[in-house]
Amino acid sequence: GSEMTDQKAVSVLGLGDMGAALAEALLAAGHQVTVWNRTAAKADPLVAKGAARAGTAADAILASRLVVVCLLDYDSVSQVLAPHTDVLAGRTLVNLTNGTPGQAREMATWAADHGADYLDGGIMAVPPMIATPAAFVLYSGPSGTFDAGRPVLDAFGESIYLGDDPGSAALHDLALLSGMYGMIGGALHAFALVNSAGVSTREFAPLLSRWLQGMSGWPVGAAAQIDSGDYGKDVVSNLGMQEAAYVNHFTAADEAGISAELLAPLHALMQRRVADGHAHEDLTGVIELLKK
Ligand code: FVH
Repeated sequence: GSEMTDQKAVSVLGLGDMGAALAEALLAAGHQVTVWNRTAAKADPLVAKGAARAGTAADAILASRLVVVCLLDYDSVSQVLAPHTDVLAGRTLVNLTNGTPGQAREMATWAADHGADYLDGGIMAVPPMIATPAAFVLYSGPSGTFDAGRPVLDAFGESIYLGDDPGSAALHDLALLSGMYGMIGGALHAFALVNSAGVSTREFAPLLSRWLQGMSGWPVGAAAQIDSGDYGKDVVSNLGMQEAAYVNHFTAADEAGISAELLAPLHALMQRRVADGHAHEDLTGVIELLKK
């Protein structure tokens, strides 16, 4: 395909649930969007909305200076890009695929070796949230590359720049997802517990949401203790009390005939902190046991 040097030209490699949402947001923002996906049929709805179909990944890379990549994992990114190193020079790759800080730094070096600018990103949204005020996307890499891409990338949601270390977006992405998975793990245990008593998930869910929203400020309060290293500062729920109450989850799970395995790892760490003499401090001190 002929190259669109227009600033409005953007290519998207990967049209899974997320890549398709990204391409759709770019189309809605008025960009000239070229799309490619391994399974070509996934491009059909986007082509119907005005996207150009690229027959190969190389054609998609050639079509626009800005190339957004959103595939399953870094292995798939390597499989897609490696055969096309000859067309990467002068392109900006924006890799929004989930990965580790190490993978992001390695990919940045690889891109530079082939003459491409590279931004790494972490999407903090599920596909229906893309292009809504709730979505934000983390970016890291050279500030000039981010500044140049930002007018286009803002179509996905708020763009948050985390500095020139290409690994920084992945670091923050994984950290935020850790918090989310902690919440999901706890919520699944909660649903299993109430279901065991005949309470429907639908009936219970609003109460759980309300409680989690009430606790959503917890990280900010915990940060003061963690950054000071003083886990005894402003304690309102001491660890000894929390450990004694936490045991009730296991007894109740036994009574209900459900597994408490999602809750067990934190308990083991709480017990170790209590045994080490920190019962009067806060639960935040458990972080000391995570530092290898
Ligand atoms: N969906 C979500 O909720 C999350 C939100 C936050 C960001 N993640 C990350 O986004 C990446 C893509 O996720 P996705 O939701 O689009 O995932 P799928 O719908 O499963 O689509 C996967 C795409 O990857 C293609 N693909 C996989 N392996 C290969 C390969 N070896 N070569 C070429 N393409 C490959 C797949 O192609 P196809 O199966 O349709 O042919 C899809 O385009 C991901 O990193 C999330 O962690 C999403």
